[in-house]
Formats: sequence, C-alpha cells, structure tokens
Amino acid sequence: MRRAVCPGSFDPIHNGHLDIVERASKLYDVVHVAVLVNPNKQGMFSIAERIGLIEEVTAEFGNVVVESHQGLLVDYCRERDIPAIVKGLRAVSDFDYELQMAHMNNGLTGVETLFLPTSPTYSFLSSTLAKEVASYGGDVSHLLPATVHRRLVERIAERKA
Ligand code: COD
Repeated sequence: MRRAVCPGSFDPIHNGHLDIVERASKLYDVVHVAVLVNPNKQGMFSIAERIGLIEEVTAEFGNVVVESHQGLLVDYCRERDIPAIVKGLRAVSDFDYELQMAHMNNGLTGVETLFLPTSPTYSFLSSTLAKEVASYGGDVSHLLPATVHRRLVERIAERKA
C-alpha cells in the first residue's frame, strides 16, 4: 500500500490545498492529510473544525485520511510507516524554506518530499490572505470550497458581533 502525507495548518483548507490533495490521491493508494498543531498559534478554526472541513471536502476522493498531529512531521510519518511527504510549490519564494524542510526531514528519518507545482489559478493563494480579504468583506468564494467559504463568512460575522 503506497502512502503519502500532505501536511499543513489548513486554517482553513482552500482550493490550492485541495488541488494538491486531489492530485496526490491519484498517485498514492492512501493520502493522509495531517493537520499540524502549533500550540503557540491561535487559529481562526479549531483543530477539530479544520479536520471536519477537510473530511467533508475530500470525501469524494475516497482514499484520504485526515488526522491531527502535535510534534514533528517525521514522527507522524514514522509512526504510520509513511515514506513520502507531498507539498505544493506556489512560487520560487516558497522554494528556499521548503527545500530546507525537505533536507531536514530527510536527514532525520529518510522520509522523501515530493513537490507538485501549484495550479497557476491558485499560485497566489494562502489561508492567511483568504481570511484577511474575507474579513474586509472581499469576495473569496472562488478560492475556497463552498462549505469552507460559508463557515469562514459565519466565523468572521461571529467575531464581529
Ligand atoms: N497551492 C498549492 N499548495 C499550497 C498552496 C497553494 N496556494 N498553499 C499552500 N500549499 C501547500 C504547501 O505545500 C504547504 O506546505 C501546505 O499546502 C500547507 O500549507 P499551510 O499554509 O496550511 O501550512 P503551513 O505552511 O503552515 O505548514 C507548515 C508545516 C505545518 C507543514 C510545517 O511547519 C511542519 O511540518 N510542522 C511540523 C513540525 C516539524 O516537523 N517541524 C520541522 C520541519 S523541518
């Protein structure tokens, strides 16, 4: 069984993330989406909410497992016998840091990192930007799965109330 992991914060998942997970799901038998917990960072969505949204929008792929993990990504991989990390590369600016992480992870346990070029449609997209634009009333509905967009708009309204 060929396994890979797509790791991230996913606060919340957007269409760029989803594109990478979908493409990985066609290359591997099982794709784990690992929501990495950063205890020092307060997100807009709780870890349970992020997992619920990811499960909802990846259900149609049929081979995606969604879990959270606190600690090193290499430990998540080792515990589940996952030999490959799949990441999306948006631009050259991503490359430096992604390469550092890939080398570090490979040096720690031998896990490989594979990069998929981001769809040009989403090459500028991040969860941070989507949240910022939405919080000022900008339309990001074309950048997020419909259910995620609805939850984001609701969450922003709750926070403003
Ligand atoms: N299009 C395509 N792919 C995208 C896009 C986009 N527009 N935006 C992001 N992605 C992909 C990238 O591969 C990115 O890495 C991934 O989705 C997740 O994105 P985010 O923004 O949700 O998550 P990040 O960048 O905050 O995630 C960083 C990690 C959590 C993966 C990293 O910090 C990590 O591995 N942490 C665990 C602790 C650890 O092991 N640290 C040592 C690292 S060497």
